[in-house]
Amino acid sequence: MIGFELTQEQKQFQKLARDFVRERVIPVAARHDRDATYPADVVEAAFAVGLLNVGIPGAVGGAGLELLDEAIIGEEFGYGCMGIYTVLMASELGITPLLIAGSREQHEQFLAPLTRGPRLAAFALSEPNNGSDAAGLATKAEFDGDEIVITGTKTWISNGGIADFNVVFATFDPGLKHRGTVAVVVETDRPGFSSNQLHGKLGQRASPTYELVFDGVRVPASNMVGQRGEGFKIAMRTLDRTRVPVAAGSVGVMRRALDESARYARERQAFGGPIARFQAIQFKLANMKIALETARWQTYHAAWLADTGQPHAEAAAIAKAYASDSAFEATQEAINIFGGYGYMNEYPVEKLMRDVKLNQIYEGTNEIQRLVIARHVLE
Ligand code: COS
Repeated sequence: MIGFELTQEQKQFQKLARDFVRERVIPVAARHDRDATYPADVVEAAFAVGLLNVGIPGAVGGAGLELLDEAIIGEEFGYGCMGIYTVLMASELGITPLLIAGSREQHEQFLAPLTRGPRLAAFALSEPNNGSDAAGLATKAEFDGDEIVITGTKTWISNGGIADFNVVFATFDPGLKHRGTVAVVVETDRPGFSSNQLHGKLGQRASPTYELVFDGVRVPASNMVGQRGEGFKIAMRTLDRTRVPVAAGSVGVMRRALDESARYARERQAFGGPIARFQAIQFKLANMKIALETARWQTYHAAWLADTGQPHAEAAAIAKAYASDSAFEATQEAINIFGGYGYMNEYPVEKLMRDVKLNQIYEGTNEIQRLVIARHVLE
């Protein structure tokens, strides 16, 4: 027998997140998108109700939620605004390397403070000349006595400039490729660290994205997460988890596209009645619903595999690629249902499309997801 019922606790988190999104996210989403402003008030409110950094273990004062719980919450954030989703969930991405490979002392030092205020973590892997080839890092980590010196540039880092710390992936020997990499916690108040916010994004404009410059930043060697040489694998294992919430956010976008489209189709009159009468419209709604349900179950399945300690890399890649591709498709169909109005930012659907485009790209492009899936198929 397989259970498909959420637990009482999961239903409570779903309701908490849904109410939060209705009251705090949806009313401000269009403004933050238009002005490309950081939603500090939303982050504070999310912290106040217990929806920020939910993956931090109970042992250091966190809620210790599992990946399925995060997926349930992520769907609600995605429903409200993918940009605000990214502000909140990129912090879960930033803490995940520490959950995977951090010591108890590191949890106390770096994670515990995040439970005491509306503070963020960030994950710094991508570089100006290195996106998909995550083993080919140029950022250097030099071991100098009991310190590590970080030198290089990271880019496309969500929250990178405003987080308490970035988990930075760097190489101590490029000749060793992935075996020469390390993961290092670099606090943003260290001398030699600077950041520049990147402007001109198509969507997710509430989420601040940074270029980070590390100019000989010194950190204690105790800031290294896991062992020397393990950086790449820690990054991969992190993304195997966090692609699940990205899928969930995409499901949320699809649900929003469907709700908005169904409402509009019932209201909009053409040829003497509501356009919902026409099969051309009904089929679009049905296709959105098919993709939404399919993507959600695949997302839950990937989360369940991770939460029960089973291999989940392939399931997470399937969920991420399918959910984000279908969400992008669904938002285009939503615009088609709205017609000319769908093209205008007075209505919510064009923002859905601009925002969810990024879900096909970040945390591993959907081409990379297909590569991961194909490798499993061929194994
Ligand atoms: N979990 C654990 N270990 C993994 C792993 C995973 N998911 N994937 C690979 N590894 C291990 C391999 O087993 C191999 O280990 P050994 O050397 O001990 O045999 C090692 O890591 C190297 O693996 P591989 O040869 O597959 O690495 P590639 O350089 O071919 O890279 C891809 C694999 C392309 C899949 C990887 O670079 C990737 O995911 N890139 C996308 C990065 C990304 O998502 N960026 C977004 C940044 S966040 S916005």
